[in-house]
Amino acid sequence: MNVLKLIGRTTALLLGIAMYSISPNVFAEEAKQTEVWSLSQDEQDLINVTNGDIPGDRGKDGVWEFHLYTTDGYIEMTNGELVWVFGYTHAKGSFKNVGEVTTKEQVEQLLEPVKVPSDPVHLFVGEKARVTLHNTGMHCAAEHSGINHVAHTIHFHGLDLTPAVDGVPSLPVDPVLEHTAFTYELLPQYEGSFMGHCHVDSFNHILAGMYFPIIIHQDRSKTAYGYKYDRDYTLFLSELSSVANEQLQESGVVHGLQDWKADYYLINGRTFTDNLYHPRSVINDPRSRIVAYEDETVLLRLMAIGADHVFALHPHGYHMEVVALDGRKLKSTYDKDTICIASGERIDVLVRIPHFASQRKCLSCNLGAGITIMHDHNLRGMVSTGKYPMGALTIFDVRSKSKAAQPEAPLKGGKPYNPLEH
Ligand SMILES: [Cu+2]
Repeated sequence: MNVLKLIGRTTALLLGIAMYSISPNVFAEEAKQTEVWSLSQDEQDLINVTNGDIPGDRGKDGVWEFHLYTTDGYIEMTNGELVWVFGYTHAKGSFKNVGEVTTKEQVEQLLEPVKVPSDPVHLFVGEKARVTLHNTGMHCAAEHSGINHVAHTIHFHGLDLTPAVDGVPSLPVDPVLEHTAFTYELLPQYEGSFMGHCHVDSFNHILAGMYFPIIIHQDRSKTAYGYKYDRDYTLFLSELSSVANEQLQESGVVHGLQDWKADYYLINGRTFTDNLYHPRSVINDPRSRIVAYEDETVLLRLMAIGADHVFALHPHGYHMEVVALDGRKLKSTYDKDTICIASGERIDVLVRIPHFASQRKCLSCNLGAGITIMHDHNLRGMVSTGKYPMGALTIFDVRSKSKAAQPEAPLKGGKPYNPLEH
């Protein structure tokens, strides 16, 4: 069940109910049909763990199938700049096979626009998967650019794979040439947080946008490494140089690679900006703004990729319990309020949202439910295109289940609210 299908069916259900209430005699049959629709158990279980991300499809033999297409395009930043990128994408609304895609018209008609990072791939321990990479070529680069006909691969970073399906070109499998395809076959052995990225001309291809999260689940429950969670967010931190990308687009070469310098620091391909309503900002992305309720446990899958920046992620008001590093459960966990994460690393943390009124006794920090920020404490990562605060910053948007801790609660009986009394 993909999201579009789900939205379509939900809309059909709502429309059905609405029409039934308006003219029960005319639309009774149709309304009855839509009312009995429900997700299969398998579909419900999948949504439970993919958190709204598009799952793969099952082949006839039951194997998970993903078809990833490489292409290029533009992403819009919060300052309005359109940055040319290339990366992986997939069919509209699914990871289905739409055949070989070779023209710009086919790309626009059949595929989702390219994103940075591209959409997560969800896998399951012990369940075989086939990931097919289709190289569609470039469609928005200069005609004479050397980038136009390059090969790509997928390296499954952190998975324990044989070299044949590990995506390092010619070790021993050749990279995927323009207008050809290759299928990687995997049998995930460990649950955890991983990433995929291209391994051809890695510096240029990765930094141009060729990366995505890979999340391997133990089962269909909301647990990770044996820990239960209520909500999960994947925050992919990365660097982008619009200058280098433009040079690649024009000529296929970045001039003075040793001087490569990011001008954007991203969370899930977006920057924060002080215009809180900007549609392209981090906090306007439901995948990146961390919404939770009191008493809940939030799993954050932190990932990073880039040239040289080490992100130092710091949430205000909360400590994070580190439960796994690089896709392996720690034998004992530890608490941090600032997590340094460098290119290639994955760090999984739990944030336990307290019940503010009963569990926080410190008056100065007992702000209750509400908004706190989480930002890169290596402050370079808070500056994009010379502007601050424009970079790797998101928010915890914590909501109260109890009236006592709601923002309007500070006044009680005309007296200042005192959490010690609760
Ligand atoms: Cu590549």
